[in-house]
Amino acid sequence: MRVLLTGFEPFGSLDTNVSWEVAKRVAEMSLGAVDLAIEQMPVSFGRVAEVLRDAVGRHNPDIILSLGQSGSGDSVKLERVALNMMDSKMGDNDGYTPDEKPIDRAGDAALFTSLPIKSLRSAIEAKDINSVISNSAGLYVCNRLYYEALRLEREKPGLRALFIHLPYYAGQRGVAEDKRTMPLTSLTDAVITIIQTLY
Ligand code: PCA
Repeated sequence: MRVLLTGFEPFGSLDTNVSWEVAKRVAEMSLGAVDLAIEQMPVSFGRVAEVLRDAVGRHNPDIILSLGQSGSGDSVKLERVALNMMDSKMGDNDGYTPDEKPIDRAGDAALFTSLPIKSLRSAIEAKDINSVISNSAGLYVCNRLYYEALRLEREKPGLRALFIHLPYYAGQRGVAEDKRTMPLTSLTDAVITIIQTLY
């Protein structure tokens, strides 16, 4: 099984992104017969789709597992759906601030993953790692990436995609003290568990 694991570059006021820290750690683990590639994605509405497509072209994965950082909550969020909309006041790393812009005027309003997210969640919970199923990945760049990954799922038979939002990790530089966090080891373990459950 070939897995393309993606994480994002830092954005906003932080100089690290939990998603990339976790991707790097998963890549250091031995995952048996799983052929794993990791790629960093830009926090750019305009560039992220092309960067993902290029990575899929090079690695030809069976699974795209995409990770992103979510500042709210203290659980691993398995995202069910990507919406055909972009909206951000803060702007992306290119300074683009879309105001309720469709990703694709002719595209589906929403795309759903075909992966079994309920059983994946149970597998994570069995390891005592907090996890929820989320019905919105937001309208920022993570959702833009997920929409593209799910379009690829429809274009390429055999390819399936899942997006996972991770909370800040304990000790992450620059994160306010009142923010909830999880240990980096638990977040890494959650992603490994998902890969092993899919295999
Ligand atoms: N989180 C952002 C984009 C990059 C990331 O790690 C999001 O939730 O859209």
